[in-house]
Amino acid sequence: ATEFGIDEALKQLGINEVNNGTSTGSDWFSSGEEISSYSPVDGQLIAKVKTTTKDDYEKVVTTASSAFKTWRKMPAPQRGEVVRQFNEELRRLKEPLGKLVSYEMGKSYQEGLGEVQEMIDICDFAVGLSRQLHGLTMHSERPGHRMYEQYHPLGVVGIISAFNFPVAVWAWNTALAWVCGDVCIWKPSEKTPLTGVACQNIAQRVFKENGLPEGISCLINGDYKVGEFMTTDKRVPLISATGSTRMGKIVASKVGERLGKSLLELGGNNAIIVTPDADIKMTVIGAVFGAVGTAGQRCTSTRRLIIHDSMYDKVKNAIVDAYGQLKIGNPLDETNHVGPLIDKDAVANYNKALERVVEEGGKIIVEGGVLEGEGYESGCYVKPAIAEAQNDFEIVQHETFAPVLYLTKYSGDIENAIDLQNSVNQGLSSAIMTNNLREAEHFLSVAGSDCGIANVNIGTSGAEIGGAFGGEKETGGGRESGSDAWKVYMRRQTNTINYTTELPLAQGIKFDL
Ligand code: UN1
Repeated sequence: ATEFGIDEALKQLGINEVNNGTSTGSDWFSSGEEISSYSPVDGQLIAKVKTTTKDDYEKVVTTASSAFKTWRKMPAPQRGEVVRQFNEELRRLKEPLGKLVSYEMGKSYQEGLGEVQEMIDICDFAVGLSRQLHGLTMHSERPGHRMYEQYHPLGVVGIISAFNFPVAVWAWNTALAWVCGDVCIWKPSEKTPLTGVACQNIAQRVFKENGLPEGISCLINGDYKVGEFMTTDKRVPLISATGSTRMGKIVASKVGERLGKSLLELGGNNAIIVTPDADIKMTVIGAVFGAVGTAGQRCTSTRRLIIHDSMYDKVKNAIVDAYGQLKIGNPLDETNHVGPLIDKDAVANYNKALERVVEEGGKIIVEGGVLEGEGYESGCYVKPAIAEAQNDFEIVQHETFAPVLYLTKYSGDIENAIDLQNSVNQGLSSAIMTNNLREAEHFLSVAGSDCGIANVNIGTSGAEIGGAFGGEKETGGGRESGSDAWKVYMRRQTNTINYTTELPLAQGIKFDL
C-alpha cells in the first residue's frame, strides 16, 4: 500500500493496523469482533476495525444523550463556528481523505476528492444555515395574541450510510444536524469502516479543542445488527438511512413501529431521455459519466437511456464508440476512467444482470466481463457493458449497482418517453437531453418526470449540495443536503402568546364561568 502515498494518507488520518470502531468523541473503545477492510483496488488488507457490541452501544447512546443537553443550549451560530473549524480540517486533509476514499471504496481519486469537496460544500452551507433556522410568524385570529413557530433540535440522530459515498452522505447529515443542535451516532457501511474512523478522528479533535463534551459525534461499527440497535431505540428520534430499497424497508418498519422519524435515501433507476433535439456530444458525456462513473455504483448512476427512434442509431454508435475509449484500472492512477466494484458479491450481481438481460430477450452491444491478470488481482474490475432491452424486463426494473446500461427506443411524442421513464418503482434522478423548450418544460411539468431530481441537458448523477437530494416511490421520499432539508433534523413548535388580560377562545367559542 505504499504506492500512490496510501501509507502516508493513513498516517495523516490516524488509521492504525487495528482500530477501535466505537467512539463517543474523546474515547475510543469497542469490544466486538474485528472487521477486515480489504481494498477492492488491489485486494490488500488495509486495516482492521473492532465492532460495537450492545454494551458498547449503551455507552454511546447515554453519552450522546447527555452531550445533547449541553450542545442544544449553545447558540446555533456558535455551533456553526464549530462546523466551520471542522471544515478547515477537511480542507487541510482533503487529499489524504480523498485518497483513502478511493483506496477503500474503489472510486477514482478525482471522485474521491469530489466527495470530500461535497463535505466541504455542505459544511459551508451549514455554517450559513446556523444563522437561518427560520420559522414563520402568523396572524392570530384573537386580539392581543401573537403566534409564531420555532424549530428546536430533535436529539440524537442516527446515521446509517452506504459504501458508495462513504464520507459525503455522513457529512450531509451530520453537518446540518450539528448546526440544528442535534448530536449524531454514525454507522458507516461495514464495507468502508476506515473512512468512518478517519472522519471521526477529525470531528473528535475539533470538538475536543472547543472544550465540548464527548458524544456530539459518535461512531459505531458493524453490520445491520449494529444498525438495529439504533432503529429499535426510542432514544434516537430520527434515523437517516442510505442504501438499498430492501434495507430501507426494514429500517422504515423498525423505526415506524416506535413512531420514530426516518429519512430514507434508497435505490434509483435513473434514465436519460434523448429526444430528436438532443445535443449528441453533451448526451454522450452525460450518459457515459452517469453510467460508468463510480463504476455504476451511485444511487444516481444512469441505468437507462430512452432514445427517440429517429436518433437511436446515431446515439447508440456514439456511446458505443465512447465505451471503446474507456480505461479500466487502478482508480488512483488518474489516467483510468473506471475503477473496481466494491467486492466480489457486487461482481456476482453484475454477472447475473448480464445473464438475465439476455435470458429476457435483450441484446448485449458492448460486452461485459470480469478482468483478470496484472493490475486486476482483486477480482473486482469489470468492463462497463451496454444492452438493448425493453423497459418492462424484470432486470431493467431492478437496480443493479454496477456499470450496466440499458438502451430502449421510444417513438412519437415526448409523453411516450416520460411514460417509460416513470414506469419503474424507483424515483430518484432523471434527465432529458433536448434543445426544444416544449419538450424540456413538459418533462419538468406536473405531467413530467416523477423523480426527486429532474435535469435538463445534464446527466442523472453529480447533484450539487445546494438542492434537496432524494426521491420518490421506492427511493424512500427523504430529502437531504440543501434547500430546506434541515427541517427534518428539528422539531417544529407552534407558539401562541396572549398579552391581554382576557382569555378569548379560538373559533369564537363561548365558555362562560
Ligand atoms: C449516492 O449515490 O448515494 O448526485 C449519492 C450525485 C452525488 C451524490 C450521490 N452528488 O451523484
